[in-house]
Amino acid sequence: PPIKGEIRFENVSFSYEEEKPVLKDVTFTIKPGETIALVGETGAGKTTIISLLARFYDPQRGRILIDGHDIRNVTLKSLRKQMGIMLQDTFIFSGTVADNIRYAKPDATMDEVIKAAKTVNAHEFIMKMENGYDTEVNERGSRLSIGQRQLIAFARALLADPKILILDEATSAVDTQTEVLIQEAIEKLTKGRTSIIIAHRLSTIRNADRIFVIHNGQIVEEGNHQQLLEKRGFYYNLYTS
Ligand code: DGT
Ligand code: MG
Repeated sequence: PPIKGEIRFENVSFSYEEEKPVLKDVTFTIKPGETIALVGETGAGKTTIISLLARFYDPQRGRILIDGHDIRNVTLKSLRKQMGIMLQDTFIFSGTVADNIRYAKPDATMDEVIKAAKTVNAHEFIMKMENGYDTEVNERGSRLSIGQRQLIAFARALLADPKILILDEATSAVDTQTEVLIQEAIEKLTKGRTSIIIAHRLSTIRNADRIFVIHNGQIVEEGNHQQLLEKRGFYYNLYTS
């Protein structure tokens, strides 16, 4: 059955192996269709939050619910089907551009592939490659710029049509023109989906419905860009220093 995409963390605590806690009693609810930006300094626990949501690990304490159901009671297969996960720089594998876009939906037609690529602004540069959608690329994406690799990953995610979207935004700088294409693509991609973005670009952060500021494994501030600036706290210090 289709899910609505509500995500809830309930008193979640987690540590890797026997080490010090990395997440400490984290509680939040994300409404279906909401876009959340996770921000915070390096090592704060941002990637850990999405790793638990994807069940790469399970928390030692607390629970994680999707539409009110504990994700430990859902098969990994159906969980992964509901989720489009784009981790930093793991975007491209060996094959054609079309294969890369079709990855999560192998039976997709060429029309569907092209439609997805057009929606996320990837079609134009793909058509400029020597064999268009049939151009061979590899894991290191040597023929593609970082920005182009991201757009291909976006097309792939769009085609898979998940209810929940997780994006660990690439930190690498792209040129201004690509930046605009990426921003537009993210807006289309997040529409109608519950989205969690580990956000590095200010434009993504400003467009989020809510921002969670993570510090030392806890959410220390929450609100939109304007609200958080007015608090003159962690967020203010992150973005004005
Ligand atoms: P980033 O990506 O540098 O901005 O940092 P975050 O906020 O994504 O931090 P995260 O969640 O990767 O790491 C939180 C803490 O957990 C940090 O002290 C490093 C540690 N940690 C992360 N991944 C692992 C792991 O696989 N094994 C162990 N033992 N520790 C890890
Ligand atoms: Mg991280």
